[in-house]
Amino acid sequence: MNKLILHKTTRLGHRLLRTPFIAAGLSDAGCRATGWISGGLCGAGSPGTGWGKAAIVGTGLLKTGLLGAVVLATGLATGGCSGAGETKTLSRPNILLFLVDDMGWQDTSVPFHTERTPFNDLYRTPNMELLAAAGMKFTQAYACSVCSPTRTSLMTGMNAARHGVTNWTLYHNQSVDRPDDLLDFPLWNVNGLQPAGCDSVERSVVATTLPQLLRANGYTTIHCGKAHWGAVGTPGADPLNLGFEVNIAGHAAGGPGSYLGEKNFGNAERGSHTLPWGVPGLEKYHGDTINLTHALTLEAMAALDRARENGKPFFLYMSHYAVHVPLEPDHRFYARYKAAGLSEAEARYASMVESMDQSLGDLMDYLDRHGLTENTVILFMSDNGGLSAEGRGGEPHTHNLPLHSGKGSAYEGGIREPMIVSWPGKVKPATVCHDYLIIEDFFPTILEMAGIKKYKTVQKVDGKSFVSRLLEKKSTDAGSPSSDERDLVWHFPNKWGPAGPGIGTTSTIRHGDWKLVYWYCEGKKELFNIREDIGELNDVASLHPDVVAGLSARLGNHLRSVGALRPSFKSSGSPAPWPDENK
Ligand SMILES: [Ca+2]
Repeated sequence: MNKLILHKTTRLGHRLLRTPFIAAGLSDAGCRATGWISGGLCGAGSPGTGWGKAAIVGTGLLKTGLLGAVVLATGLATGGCSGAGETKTLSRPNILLFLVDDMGWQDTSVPFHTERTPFNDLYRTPNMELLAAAGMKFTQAYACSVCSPTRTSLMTGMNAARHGVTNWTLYHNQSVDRPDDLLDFPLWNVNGLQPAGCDSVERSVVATTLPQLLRANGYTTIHCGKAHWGAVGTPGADPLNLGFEVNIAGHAAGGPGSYLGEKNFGNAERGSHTLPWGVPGLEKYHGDTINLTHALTLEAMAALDRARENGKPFFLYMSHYAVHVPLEPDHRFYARYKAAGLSEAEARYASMVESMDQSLGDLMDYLDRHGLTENTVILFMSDNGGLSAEGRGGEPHTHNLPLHSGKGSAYEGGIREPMIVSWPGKVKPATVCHDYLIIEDFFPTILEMAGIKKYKTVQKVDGKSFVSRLLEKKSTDAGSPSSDERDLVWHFPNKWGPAGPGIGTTSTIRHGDWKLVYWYCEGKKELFNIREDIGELNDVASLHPDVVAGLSARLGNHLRSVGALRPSFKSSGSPAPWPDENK
């Protein structure tokens, strides 16, 4: 591993900047990356502009005054490895990507539907309210229907049909697809995401990752929480091999054994790590009465304390294990929901939602305390729809209404997410965007926010930057027909597990207001007009055969063009037809 750090002195206004950059060499594949390029500033602006909490909670009024100047730093960063980009003028906000696990579109007091729903009155997320008041709310933000596909798209900018990590990952060379009587499932990338240059792991996707590019361009990159990229024992299981400088509690698994410090977060003994579900790296909290979400937040802030000392902007990937199962109470909030008469499972779940929101608020307070608010972008997102097929209180498949179904489903309940972006001085406060976007769009968007314009990736990036939407300065109209000509594609040639509406072996395309769901086993095609029928209760395929044919062709062409895999029939061994082969 070779590393040569040079320094370039430049002038910004009356200030001299000493900007180091790497001349040659970064990490070897599969090694913990140590190559490093530095430059820029972080944390500009006067401290404590604040989120106007007292004024906003429960009122929706905005008094934050978050109009901060984005710091401009001049630097030069060139890299000798694949994926290292080159930038000459960097605009460098800090970036906080706050990703929640399994949080549904309605699991919040912020309304994402056109009208307020009972869920918005049930859940308490005052800090999300503050964030929405300070930034832009997206009502049609999509992810994949389960964890690993979304997280791989987020880190690579690739659509799931292209990266092939189409179901969730855990063990090396082992698929989690449930057995099926009629279908055999393809050899999808069960070993998950691996770093660029790592060609030794079969059945994996190799990519230049988002944190790798940010790090190569001068960001301190911090991973906190759930990783869930590479299978156990592969390089990609460790976030440090994917471009993160710091890893707090991330490994191969996609869930925690327990949220409770009293239970050592799922580890058998204090100070131990119990595979696969024991959360690693938080040994100092073992045995304590503390919730995992809170412990992660404390550790994230400690990492930010260290990051602030190095004078570089930070990328904090705050990736909560919450609100994924097991449903366990956060006792700071649980009693309120129990007293309100919720079932045990739902009281626990609601306490986990509020716990997550408290973490968001704690981090927002941290930014305020340290004068970082004005120069920090916050992106809030979930990785798939809210769990509704099993494990919850009440009727299954109803927890995301008016969206149909939940996690694991091709219907909106499985893929539509609560999303908010605040970017002081750039995004107009309290705006709403009803245009659709998808998880792989975060990759080019975040790089653009970081001022990284020229970069190379070993993979083809499918995502499209939504920065221009963020800069629109006004809300879009919720009721008018979509003019978006872009295709969004979901590809799930797998079998998740629980049964339910929209849960199965499917590929799906959205174009404008139309959405087509293709079922590989049955050959069935469903067509919905999402604007008129957000609940996907009226399959209008028979009324619009021309639309069905057109979307089937677009979907089939796309899947073939990216080398997507498909299931085959047990009876014949033949592959199931592509959507446009099945008339
Ligand atoms: Ca998830």
